[in-house]
Amino acid sequence: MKKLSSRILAMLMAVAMVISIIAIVPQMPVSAAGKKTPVAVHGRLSVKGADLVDSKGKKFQLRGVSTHGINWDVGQPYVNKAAFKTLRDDWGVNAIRLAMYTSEYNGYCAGGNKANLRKLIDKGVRYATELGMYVIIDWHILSDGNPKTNMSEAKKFFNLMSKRYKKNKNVIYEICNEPNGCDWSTIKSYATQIIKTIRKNDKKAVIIVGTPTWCQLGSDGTHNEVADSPIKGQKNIMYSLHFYANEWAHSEYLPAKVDYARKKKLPIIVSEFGLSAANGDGGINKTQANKWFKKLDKYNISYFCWSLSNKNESASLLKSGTTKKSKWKTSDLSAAGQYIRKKYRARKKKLGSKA
Ligand code: IDC
Repeated sequence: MKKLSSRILAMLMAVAMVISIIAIVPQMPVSAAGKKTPVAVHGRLSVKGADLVDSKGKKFQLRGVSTHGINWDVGQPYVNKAAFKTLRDDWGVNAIRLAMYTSEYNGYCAGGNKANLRKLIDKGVRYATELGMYVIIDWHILSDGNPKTNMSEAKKFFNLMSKRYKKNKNVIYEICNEPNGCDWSTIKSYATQIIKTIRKNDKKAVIIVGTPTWCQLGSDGTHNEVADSPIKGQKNIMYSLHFYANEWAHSEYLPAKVDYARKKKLPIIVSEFGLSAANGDGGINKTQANKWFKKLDKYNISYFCWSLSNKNESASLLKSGTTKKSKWKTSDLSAAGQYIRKKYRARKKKLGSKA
């Protein structure tokens, strides 16, 4: 009898052990290939001097893809886990940017269904988290050029988001995509208030601040007011630079601004770039893109390509005839998509375990 009960006890203990292992395993951030995910390897990111660094203090670079607007029919379908997984495993992408327009196309502050849009962000963040990828929540201002236009909505939104995601190591906040038609002091005043809102809930997350003239680190041409007058007294802040490889003025003026910013130790991030002209269409320019990648890699600057979409425009990474929402073959990708996949894969391979 005694023997029997100790056998039962041993069996029960074995069952309990198996159950607890089963409970732990799905949370282990290991990709299908058995490799650890980007977030499992690099943990929480922070800003040290001009660099983004990982939890061990080592320089770290995000290679990301931006959605098209999640409020657009050409953007929303790609907020799915299989798509993110394809980008992670096949393209070597370690981060996703969720672009939510505030104004265009039923944007968040222009008649869009707020609850549904937030649900979409929640889904996107959940998929990225389950896949161990970093994720930017992007308040995508554009035609509403001055970020103060929707300031109170922005405060409410970032208060909600930062409460919800304060425990996530992988969430980054981009508080105004591309300010335009307003000066740096206006943007700075907006940013200071939104940073305060976020920091009440989350002391550590990296926050990206948009810069004047559609993110050119200053007003047109050679102006550098952001590097000359950054936001003081705040940690883990980065400033965005956006370029389009086939836009003459971008190739002409922006590289020198990057050099200047680095000299001034300004942490910059390319939270959006495209291979096309700034209107998202026309020819793509691989020669300029190659130059840009060299520079960005040299400086450890992170970058996110616009956009994961099959919209019929040359910035789209998918061919317009592609209906697949994930697991794309090379033939499903546009010229831009094929180029980016190749570049990202090569970069990941080169970095090896540091990727
Ligand atoms: C473009 C989209 C295009 C859409 C337009 C809306 O590619 O399909 O019709 O926005 O106004 C940016 C912006 C980004 C733009 C992109 C290309 O951040 O929203 O997307 N671009 O024009 N800045 C420079 C270029």
